[in-house]
Amino acid sequence: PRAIYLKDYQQPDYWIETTHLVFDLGDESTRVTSTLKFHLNTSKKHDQLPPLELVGTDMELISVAIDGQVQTKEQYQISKERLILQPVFEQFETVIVNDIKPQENTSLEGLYSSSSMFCTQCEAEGFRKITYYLDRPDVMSVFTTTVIADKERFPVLLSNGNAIERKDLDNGRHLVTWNDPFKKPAYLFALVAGKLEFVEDTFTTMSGREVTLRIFVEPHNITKCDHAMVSLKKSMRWDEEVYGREYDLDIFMIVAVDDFNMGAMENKGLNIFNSSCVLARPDTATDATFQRIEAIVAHEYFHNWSGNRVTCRDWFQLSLKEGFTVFRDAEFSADMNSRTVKRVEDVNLLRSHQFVEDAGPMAHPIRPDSFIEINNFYTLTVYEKGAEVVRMIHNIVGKEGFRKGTDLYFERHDGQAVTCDDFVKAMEDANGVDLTLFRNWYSQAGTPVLDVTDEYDEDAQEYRLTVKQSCPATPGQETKKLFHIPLEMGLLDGEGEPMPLDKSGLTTKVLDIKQPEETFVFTGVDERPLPSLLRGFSAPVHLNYDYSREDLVFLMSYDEDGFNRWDSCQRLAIDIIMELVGKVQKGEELVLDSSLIEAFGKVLADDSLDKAMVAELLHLPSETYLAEQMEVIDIDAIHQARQFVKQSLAAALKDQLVAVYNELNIDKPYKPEADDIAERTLKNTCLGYLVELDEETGVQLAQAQYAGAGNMTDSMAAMSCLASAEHASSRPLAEKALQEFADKWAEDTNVIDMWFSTQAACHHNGLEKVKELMQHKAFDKKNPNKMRSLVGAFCGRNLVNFHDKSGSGYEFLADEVIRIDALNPQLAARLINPLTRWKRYDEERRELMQKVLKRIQQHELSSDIFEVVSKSLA
Ligand code: B3K
Ligand code: ZN
Repeated sequence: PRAIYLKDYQQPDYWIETTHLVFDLGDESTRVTSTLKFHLNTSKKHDQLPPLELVGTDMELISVAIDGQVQTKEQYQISKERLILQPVFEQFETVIVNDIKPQENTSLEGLYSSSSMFCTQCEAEGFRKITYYLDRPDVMSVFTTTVIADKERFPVLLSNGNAIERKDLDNGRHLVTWNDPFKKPAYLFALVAGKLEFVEDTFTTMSGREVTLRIFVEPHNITKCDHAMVSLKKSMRWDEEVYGREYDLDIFMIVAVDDFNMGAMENKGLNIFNSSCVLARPDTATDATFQRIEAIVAHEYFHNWSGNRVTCRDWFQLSLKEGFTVFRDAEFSADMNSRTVKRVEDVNLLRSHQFVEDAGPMAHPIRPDSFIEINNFYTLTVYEKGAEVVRMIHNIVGKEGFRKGTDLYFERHDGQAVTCDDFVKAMEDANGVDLTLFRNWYSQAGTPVLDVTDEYDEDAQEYRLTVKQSCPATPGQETKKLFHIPLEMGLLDGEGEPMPLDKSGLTTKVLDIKQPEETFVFTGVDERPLPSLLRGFSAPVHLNYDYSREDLVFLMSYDEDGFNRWDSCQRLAIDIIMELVGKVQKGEELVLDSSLIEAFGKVLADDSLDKAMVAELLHLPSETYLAEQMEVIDIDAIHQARQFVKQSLAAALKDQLVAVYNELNIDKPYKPEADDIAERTLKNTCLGYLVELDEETGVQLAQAQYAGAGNMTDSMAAMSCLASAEHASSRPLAEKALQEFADKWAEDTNVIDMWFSTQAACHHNGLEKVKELMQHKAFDKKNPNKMRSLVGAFCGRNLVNFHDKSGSGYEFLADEVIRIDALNPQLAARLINPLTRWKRYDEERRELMQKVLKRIQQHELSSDIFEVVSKSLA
């Protein structure tokens, strides 16, 4: 495998005007006939007509013709990945016939089968597994697709655009032809065939056009589509209101499939979803799932403009569509639910996972300069950090300026394949701002650090804030250029009141950090203030300021910025837990600082707070995030210290926790709405503390909740509380609940996945349990959702057991990665992730992890795993 570089980008030699595909779906193989109209790219200089190099893999070529002339073997060259033809005119038509075997395709890329249906996944480079093509996003073409299959087994035949013909054929077969009038790159192509049912609704667009909306599922799932449909309609309205973007086809379809590598895919007019991201009913899906569905349906829908109408020139520009679309879906979710809570969730994800990625061997800029396997770059960096970069632009130019910028971007580039720089340029041009320095966010990897110090001069009534920026080296980038960092801040007086920051009386403002070191002077400041820094997490950076615990408790109570109230609470908890980690390591006695107990007690008692926010405040930083605070990660000490804090808090606040629990434990019909979700989340957070006690109170509450739960959120929470409970009385009850649950939901694959992951992530369960569950009849060793819910959950969330010092977790993961890599490289490359962090652990574990990485390297590997392993060991 070889790396390809952004700097080598060149336009293709030919363009494809129209693509006509005929799929004849058979029992063993599928015949694809493609008719393509090409013309020479005249913006490039050519001495003579260049060869036409089409890409294609895993297929059998049957015939190829140019302008009606069948080509003999002497007239073309064929290799494992290419078909090279020599055109004789500037414009010509090819007809290529090839056979593929979707039933044997385990990579879930290209055309494959899932349960009894056929479906496709073409992004990024899956189309080349369907037919020979110019499989690159800057080649955009108008597609017409004919699908032929047995009518009894495949009554539903779908592709992009509008259906233009339906016909019955001989032998019980039928045909449907679809035409998509919008030109698109091949990665947005989709095809689905199966025995599916659908729910239907309509949406009237802002210009008054009626669009048909359909969600297709296997018949047993037909009662689980309502929430996705509601979410879709909300998204369509929101994109009109907030971005002025109207839907453009007559029909919009979503299909749910069980075997899928990612969450969902934005194919033009025919989104294909992992069933776990679309199906929900109150008795089968948790609040978290309902919210995930709303966000993902929106995300894929929003791609119709940010991704499809305006697409990426090349895959280095992936963040152009993903960063922007994640920003769009985050704002949508913030508008539909609680804005601060959404921000907290996103920042949590960013800090506990993206920051780790940005500090590890796979660190890359949001616009990478090179890659070996593009599938490895669908990362938290490209998506979530990419969204943070778009958010910073939003904050720099303001809400209205941002809308002016997106209007210009969509108008200027509709129907084009463009670059991240085109996006930034549109923002600059629409607003008359200079984002030159800001562009470094696109080209540099690593999380910048802001070191902030301050001094107060009482005589001069002056407060000075000094900000230093730096950024650690990342692979291939030893030294870094400066960043333009928007730092939102405010000042609090001794009473907790916001202080005016200038003559205008403003109490919050954005400091534009553009120098290695800068001092900001505030005048007329009549007492020493306490700074509130990086409000709303205004930039994806580490911010250091020497807060005392009293300062943090103060900010938690008084900061006018909701995000920073939460963040102060996190900082306080981290400070306290990390001190205890030190004590665990030295074998000293553990005592919990009373400031955390008081702070949490106050939060629990504060009726003015949004309940979802209370739950977030009570949530201790994850083991993963705590691990990031240590030079050499000591996962056992972290686990012990964090458990100690949870248990001590539960003991000290028991009465309050029980009271809040009881107050919220009311029987009412399930609604997936923000207020109700907030109540359930807080209730279950309290329960989570109470089962930490070494006594029966929590266990009994959990047991009663499990028995009486009227929805999956409460049932799942109770079951997982029973499973992780401390007191011995919980064991038989947990066993019983888990057994009952499995019996009840044996047939529901998405529900069973949650049952698997709850057990795999539970700290009472070691590797043996995971191995035992892998033998369960509901487990499928090829299905990505199943693998993620057992292997992924164990290695990514059950850290003490995965990092068992015997190395058994590492050996197990290596075996699974090797096995899966031969079937589905994309999945293998996701699962291997925990091993890439080996440098952060103690000597013994480093060696064990390195050893298994080297063992993996001995095998014949996909480019996906090859890239991850070789970069990790470098
Ligand atoms: N664009 C798809 C991701 C496809 C991943 C291919 N390896 C989902 C999304 O971001 O909307
Ligand atoms: Zn996306």
